[in-house]
Amino acid sequence: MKKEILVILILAGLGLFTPAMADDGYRLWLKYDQITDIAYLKECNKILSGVMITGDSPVISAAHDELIAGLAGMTGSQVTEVSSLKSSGTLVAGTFRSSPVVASLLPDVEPGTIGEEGYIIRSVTMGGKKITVIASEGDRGVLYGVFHLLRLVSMQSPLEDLSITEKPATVLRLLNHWDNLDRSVERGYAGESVWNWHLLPGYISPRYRDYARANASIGINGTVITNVNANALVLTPQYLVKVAALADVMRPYGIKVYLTARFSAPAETGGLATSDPLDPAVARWWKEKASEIYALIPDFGGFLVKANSEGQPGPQNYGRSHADGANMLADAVAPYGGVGMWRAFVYDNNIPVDRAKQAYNEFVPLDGSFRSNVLVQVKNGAVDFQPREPFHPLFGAMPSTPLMMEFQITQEYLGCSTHLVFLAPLFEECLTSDTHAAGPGSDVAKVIDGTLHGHSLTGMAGVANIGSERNWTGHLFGQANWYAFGRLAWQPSLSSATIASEWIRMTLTHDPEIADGISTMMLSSREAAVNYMTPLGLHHIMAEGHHWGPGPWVNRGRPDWTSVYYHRADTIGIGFNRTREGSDAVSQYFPPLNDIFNDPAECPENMLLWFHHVPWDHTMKSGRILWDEMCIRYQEGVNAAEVYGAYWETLNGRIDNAQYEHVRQLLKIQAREARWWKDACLLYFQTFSRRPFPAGVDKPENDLAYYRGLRFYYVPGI
Ligand code: GCV
Repeated sequence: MKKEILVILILAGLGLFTPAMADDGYRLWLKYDQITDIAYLKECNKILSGVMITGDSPVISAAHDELIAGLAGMTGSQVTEVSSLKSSGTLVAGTFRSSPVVASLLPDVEPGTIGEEGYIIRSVTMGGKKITVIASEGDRGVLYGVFHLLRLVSMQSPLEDLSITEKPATVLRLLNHWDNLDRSVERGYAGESVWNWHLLPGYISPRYRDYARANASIGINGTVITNVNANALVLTPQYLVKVAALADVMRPYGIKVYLTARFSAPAETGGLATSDPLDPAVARWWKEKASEIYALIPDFGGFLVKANSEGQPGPQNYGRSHADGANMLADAVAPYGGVGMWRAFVYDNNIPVDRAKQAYNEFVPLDGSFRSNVLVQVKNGAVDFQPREPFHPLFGAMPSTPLMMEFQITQEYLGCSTHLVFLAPLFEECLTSDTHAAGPGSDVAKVIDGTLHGHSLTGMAGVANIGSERNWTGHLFGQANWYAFGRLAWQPSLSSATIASEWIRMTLTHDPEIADGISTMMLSSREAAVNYMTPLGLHHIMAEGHHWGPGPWVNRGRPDWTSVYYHRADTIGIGFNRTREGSDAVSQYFPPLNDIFNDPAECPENMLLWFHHVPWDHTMKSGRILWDEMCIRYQEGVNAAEVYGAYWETLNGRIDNAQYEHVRQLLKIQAREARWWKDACLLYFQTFSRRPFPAGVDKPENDLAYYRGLRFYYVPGI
């Protein structure tokens, strides 16, 4: 009997071979559980029987340790490390520079083609020996290549004839943490902040390293560790040593640390009379601050700024422009190679015309006036991370400025971390939208990766959904959204289906039938949420403040924070008129989109009420009138959420028990909340439409007064 089969039988006899049946989610997609498919295990042992990884930098050490731990876990046996290519089945990893062996195995690769972060994984034969090589021009590329190989093994993908070349499409692939120094997390639903500021720098939680590993495994290379609603304290010496301690943990995983800069810091903590960006003393203060930071953190990434938005201070407080502010900060970090990321999430502090138009109005005139190390960071849509928004009209409209994508991974408007909503389809929808900025084929992804307008500084940011909860993200499927963001930041052309399949196989199961079922659920889940929350282009109709649950009746406070401002329901119809006769937001899009969005007959129905105020009896493509269509969509959302719960119950005993039970309970809550959304919204909108619910739509469980009267306290995330 072959040795590996014997080992498996012994392990099985000891009860060690069955998958762990109480997975608490901590290991994320990097589980490295032992391979249960005997044929695959054999293939693995044959192809990866010895490992030779060269180089001695901290990054290479991290790659080495990950490779050894990963392979040992998955093969169930110790990994043999070799120092020469004596036999077949060796895995060689290193840079062309540090490893003559690597260079000799890939003589066809031109220097400078792969880059510091890119890598090649190839099966080669040399002197009759079969070798697998992972090669890069930089240590980080080797690390990413190692993670790729481990992903292949985790997914039980063939290892025989590998020929993989990967290069990231964007330069900056960052998480944005909206984490406060008191450990609360704005729009965070997974416990406290992962950063334990109180214990830093003395105590380095093992979580920090695992956080870095997880991010590196999906190509994330930077983290903005503080909230954009910034606290100037983080720039004081007392906190900077804590930041430096975190940067030390991240560095071996190729991750740079960035901070949010509170624009008023010079006056608030620096003792200056002003924070005017054109005041030489202010510029000097930031330069000195940058020098202090770089002395502690030589690879500090730079600053992210939210200015003159939602009460945050900014250059406009001093009559200066966003460019004045951004350039002053960019100049401070430029000598060290740092960047300034300036958010375009701004809207008038006073009386808005149409909030969706304001970022464009403010930023387009500034195109061309930013320093070369500034990126303008733009949310995917013009309002605010809604379940569905058309892509932000700024994409394509600032050809002389690198625009960085900002997606929200945390589910502020998508059921917090209670709902299973796989966000890759939302990200993909935005990235594949054609802006037409330079004619057809000018996809948002091409703006982001710099190819449309020839920018080399590029980036994508995701607002993190990570917290202190044992499983990091609250909902197990929240991990898939973190995973999806990283994969798409690396390669925006990846499909949601590919990403889902990778994540499922690494996290949940290798059973193809179950994997298919879970994938179907994931891939349809975003549309289901759109249907039970905001179908047909409705948006921003959630409850006030905490944004959890429905609140289409919200009408207090500043108009553009209310629901009635956005849905504009009346007895005639519903929707925001953004046509040329309305707010004219359609004109911020390039032709032919401006005409398409302007015309109710051509406007995609899933965005109809975003752009149009539509009569209740308008005939939709289905032949139904708008009111009936809206009711049916809400019902379809509820039905889908219920089907997810029923499907999940069929997995009892077929996947890990703890994962099963955790998701089962959350899906029940989701189905209940989907119904709550439907009932509350339809009852409320019915007061305007004055029409009955069509056949097939369930009778609401309560009356409107009940839903309007609901009060919630201490909803997380504020
Ligand atoms: C960090 C929305 C959220 C805020 C968030 C803001 C932003 O308004 O509700 O919590 O603030 O977006 O992106 O700056």
